[in-house]
Amino acid sequence: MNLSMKDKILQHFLQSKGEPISGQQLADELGISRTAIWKHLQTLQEEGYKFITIKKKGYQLVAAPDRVDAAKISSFLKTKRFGYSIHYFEEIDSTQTYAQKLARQGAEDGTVIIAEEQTGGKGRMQRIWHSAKGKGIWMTVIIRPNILPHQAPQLTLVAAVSVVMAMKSLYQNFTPEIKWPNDILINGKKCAGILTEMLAEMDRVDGLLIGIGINTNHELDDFPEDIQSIATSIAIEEKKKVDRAELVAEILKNLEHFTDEYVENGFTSIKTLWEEHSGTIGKRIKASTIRETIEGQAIGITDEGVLEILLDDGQVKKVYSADIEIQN
Ligand code: BT5
Repeated sequence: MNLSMKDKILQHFLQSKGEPISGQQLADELGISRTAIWKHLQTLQEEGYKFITIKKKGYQLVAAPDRVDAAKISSFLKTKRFGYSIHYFEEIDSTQTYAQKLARQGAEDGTVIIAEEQTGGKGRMQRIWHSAKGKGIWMTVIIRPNILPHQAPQLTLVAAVSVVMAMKSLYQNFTPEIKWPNDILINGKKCAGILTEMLAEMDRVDGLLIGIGINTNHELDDFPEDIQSIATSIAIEEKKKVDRAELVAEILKNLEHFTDEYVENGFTSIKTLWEEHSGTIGKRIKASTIRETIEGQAIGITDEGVLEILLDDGQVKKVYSADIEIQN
C-alpha cells in the first residue's frame, strides 16, 4: 500500500473505530517521533479531521470529513491485490482518461483512480456522466486479466455483478437490478453505470479500465434537471447517507474475486450470477443498435455475454451492443 505517513496515522485512527490511541504507541509502531506524530495530526486537523486528547489514553478521532481517499478506503479493504495503489483527486476531468495514462505507464493490476468530482465524466459513445462533488463514487479500476480482446465485454458484466452484489450485502431497503449491459437500476431508475475501455493489441489485452460511476448520496436536486426523472441514488432509495469508502472496498473485494473466478473457470458462473441479478431477462424490450431498433423478449445472454432477443416472428437475434428500454 502506497500510503504516506500521514495516511498511515489516519488509517490507525479509522481502524480504532473511535477508541483513543496513545501517541507513544503510535510513534513506536510507525518508527517516528512523538513530535512527528503531533505534526501529522495538525495537518490532518487542517484537512477537516478532528482529534481530542484524552488524559492518560492519547488521541481520539472524533470527526472525519466525508472523503473517499486512500486512507479511508484502505481502512475497509479486504483484498489481496486490488486497491493497494490508490490515486485520489479532489477534482479531475475523468478518472478514465487518467487511468489510461497510468495503465500505459505500467500501473499494476487493481490500481484505483478515484475522485470527489469529475468535470468531464464520460459515459459510452461520448455521452456525459454527471459526477457531482462529494456525492458519488467516481472511480476507475485498472485490471490486467490474461484474456483475449474479444472477451473484454464480459468484464463489463463481471463488474456489474460485483457492484450489484456489493450493494446487496451493504443495504437492505432496495433491490438493485442489472440492465444489460452496463446499468444498475433501482426501482427502474439509473443508480450506476459502468464503462469498460481496453488497451490491447490484435491478439493480447494489455489492460482494461473498468469505470464505475455510482450515485450514492445525491438528493434529487443534486442531479441536473434533464436526468432527474431517470436517475436515483442509494441514499434516496435506502433513506440514509452511505459510507462511500465502505462501498468502494466491498466492490473491490468482489471485483478481484469475480475477475479471478472468471479467468480461472470461465464465464459460466458469472453468467449465472448475472442472470440472477438481472432485471432484463424475461422482459419485453426495445433495443437500439447503431444499425436498427428491434423489439422482442430478452431471453438470456450467451456464453460470450451477448444478449439474445426472441422476436415476434420466432427468430432469435443476438445483440452485441445497444441501448435498451424495458417495456411494460
Ligand atoms: C454509462 O454510460 O452509464 C457509463 C458511466 C460510467 C461513469 C464512470 S465514473 C468513473 C469513470 N470515469 C468516467 O469518466 N466515466 C466512468 P451510458 O450507458 O452511456 O449512460 C450515459 C447516460 O446516463 C447519459 O446520457 C445520461 O442519460 C445518463 N446519466 C448521466 N449521468 C448520470 C448519473 N449521474 N446518474 C444517472 N444517469 C446518468
